This record gives sequence, structure tokens and C-alpha cells, in this order.
Amino acid sequence: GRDVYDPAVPSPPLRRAAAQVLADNWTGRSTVPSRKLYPHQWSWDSAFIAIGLRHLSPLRAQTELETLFAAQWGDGRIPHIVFNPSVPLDAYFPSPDFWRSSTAGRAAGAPLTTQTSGIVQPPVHALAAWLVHRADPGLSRARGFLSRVYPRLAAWHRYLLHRRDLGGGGLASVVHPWEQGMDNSPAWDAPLARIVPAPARSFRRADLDHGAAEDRPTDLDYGRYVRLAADYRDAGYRDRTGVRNGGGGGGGGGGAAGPGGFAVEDPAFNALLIASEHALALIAKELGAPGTGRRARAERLTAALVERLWDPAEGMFLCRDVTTDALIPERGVSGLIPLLLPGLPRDLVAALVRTVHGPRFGLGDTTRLVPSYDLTGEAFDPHRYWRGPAWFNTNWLLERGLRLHGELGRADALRAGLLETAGASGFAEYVDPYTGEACGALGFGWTAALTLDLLH
Ligand code: 9YW
Repeated sequence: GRDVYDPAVPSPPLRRAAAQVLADNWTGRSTVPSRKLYPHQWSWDSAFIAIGLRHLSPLRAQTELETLFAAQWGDGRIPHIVFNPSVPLDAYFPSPDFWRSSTAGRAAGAPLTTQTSGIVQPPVHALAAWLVHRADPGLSRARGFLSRVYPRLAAWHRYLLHRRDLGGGGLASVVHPWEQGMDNSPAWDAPLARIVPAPARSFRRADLDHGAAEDRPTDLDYGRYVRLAADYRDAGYRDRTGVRNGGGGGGGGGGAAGPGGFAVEDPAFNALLIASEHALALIAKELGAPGTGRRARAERLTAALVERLWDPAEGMFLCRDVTTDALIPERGVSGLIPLLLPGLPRDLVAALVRTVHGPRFGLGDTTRLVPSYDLTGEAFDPHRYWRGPAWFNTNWLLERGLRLHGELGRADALRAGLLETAGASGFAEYVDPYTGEACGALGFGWTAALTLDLLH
């Protein structure tokens, strides 16, 4: 079909440039987010990358996901990093010798030979698998792609819904800011303030070798990230349910989800889980699998999302701090991402569209891409990572949401902004939301991949 790369047909420059980034970042079995800054395989990056790769090579897109799923743990978790053994240990921190997955994660079923991290990232994978399948259903069926990935995806969702319902309200919690994927979002400031940072001299940041310090999280942030991850590791990566009920059973040790630890229900993480539940329902149907009640579950989860995280006064979703059982009054892009859900009540859709285009996010007015954080918020910084800059994956999700709910003019405008900024910035990791100026790494994987997807 027209989605498949055909070298005989000349491609326009933007498409060619995006394809070149993905070729440069391809390692043979998967794609790195960035050659220098992130030289391994990242979980949600791979899902977004597969969504773009399917237009170049459906086989490579399937392989990308299969490589990630091969590193799945016995308890169902898909790790946020799969390490490339041929990359030197000091190229990225925290490295395999920090996570020690194959030993510390043994009880949770970590792979024996592949080294991974022990935390997770947002579950975009079933959505990606379904979109990859649809790019070339013939190849997918011939390779048994969906029938091989379906049980892995089902186990992944089971893990999140059963082992990570720390708040007891039906939603999944993240136990580390890196799990939600927006590392230094201002929403984490309050829950992180309770964490005693690891001493700065106990670790060495590799990210500062490649990224400008003023665009990256601070050393104090890193000290807390390290403490949380080390505590989780030292507790064998065990998840404790019932944080709200006094820390759950099991006793002993300082698990990351334990009292005083970090546990947050995030709107984007849960919205992506719901979108992926919808995709899993389609995958099950395609495979002729017996009725699994996935659609009903997606609807229940949507109701829980609205009940636990919607803030009518703000016109958007907020994070819930599970330790204090209170909403966190910080407005980040994560609270807009549920716009991507088909089953969202109409009045909420209307409110979200207003908020995206209002003074806090400025879309179509002061900004061409949605910033990662409220432009009028105290913590706003147009260059510092997830505290203001615009990112391509979140904007791609919002473009999808606008289109899904019939906001075609607004979706087209956002699409145009994305394509222009991606090309002009050299496929930057993130950009200044006012000027589109490139920040972070260039030649970034999901920026190139999602550009390709929007071009189709
Ligand atoms: C880090 C790889 C990852 C993304 C995250 C992003 C960043 C890793 O890079 O985290 O070392 O800070 O925040 O969303 O998956 O691109």
C-alpha cells in the first residue's frame, strides 16, 4: 500500500530527512532515541518510533516492538530501558550495574541475560502494535505478529492494573518520575520533596556530557531519582499494593511505593493505558480471541480517570499524590492527554479543547505547539526539559485527540506546526514553545518517527 516505503518513488525532503534520522538511530534490532544522549532502547520511545517506522518498513517496526517485548519480566512489566551490551557502561547513567536487573529483579522474573532497568514507562505499546499491524496486515499475519505479541501485551496490562493499583481506585500508579516519562515535571516537586536525595558524589551524571545543564533536570532532582530507584531495587523491585492502607503487607525495607515513597496516579500514563486497552480489544477481535471484556474495562478505567483525576475548575486532569490522597495543583501537558480517549464525556472534551487553546497552553495564540507546562505557572521555564518546552510525542497525541473529536481545523493547524517545527529544528528532542528553537538532542527518534506518521 502507499504506506510502504518504495525507493522508486522520490520522497519529499522532510520525509527523506526523517527517514535518515531513523536509519542513523537503528541498531539492527531496535532504534535509539538519540545516538549520544540515549544510546539504548527506551520503552515508550520504541512504541512511538514503531508508529513512524511502519511507514518505512513494517518489518522493522514489528522487530522494534518484538525486541522490546523480549525483555519483558516474568511479572509482566516491560522495562523502561533495554541495555545494549556493546555500549560502554559510562555512556549513560544509570547503567546496568546500577539497576542489576538480572540479580535484584530475579524474584520479579527479570531476564537472565538481557540487562534492563527495573521501572516502567507509559503503556503505548498495544496502540503501537495495532497501528503497526494495520500498516501491512499481510506481513503481520504471515509472521504471526499479533498472535505472538498479544499474550505479552495482556500480561503487561495485567501487571499495571493489578500490581500498580496502589491507590485502590482502579488506576495504575507510577513509583518514579522516570516511569511517567516527563522526568522533571513540576507535578513531581511536592511528592519528590519528601525523598531524601542520594549524595551528589555517589553517582556521576552522563547526561551532562551531551546536554546543556540549564536545559536538563537539576542535580538535586537527580539525587532524588537515584534514591527512589535504588530503594526500589533494594526491595527486589517488589510492588506493594495498598499504600493508602498503611503500606500494605510484607513489611520491612523501604520499597519505593511504601510510606514516604513516591506513588502518583498520572492522567497521561492512565489515558495511554486506556487507549491501549481499546487497541487490545481490536487485536483480540482480529485474532478471533474469545470476548475478553476489554472494552468494558476501558470504559470502567475511563470512569475512574474522570472520578479520580478530573478538576472541573481547571478544565483539565491533574495528578493524584497517592501518599496524601490529594490532587497535585500543577498543570502539565499530561493533564490534557486524555483528550485522546474516545469515551470521554462531551463536556470534558469541550473543556480540554478550551484549556489547550486558552492562556495556560496558548495553542494557536502565543504557541504553535502545546508546551509541557502551564505558561503562566510559577515553575514555567521555556527551556528546561519537561517544565515548559514543547515535545513532539505529547503534541502528536493531542493532534490525534483533536482529530478524533472532530476538531479538524485545530488538528490541521497543530499538524502543520508539528511538521514545520520538526523539520526546522533538525528533529529536536524538544523546543522552546514560543520560538520553536531547538533544545536537547537533535536527530531525536520519536520526533522523526511521528513526523513520518503525520506525513501519511
Ligand atoms: C533520562 C528517552 C527518554 C524518554 C523520557 C525522557 C528522557 C531519560 O529520555 O528520560 O535520562 O532523562 O524524559 O521521556 O523516554 O528519550
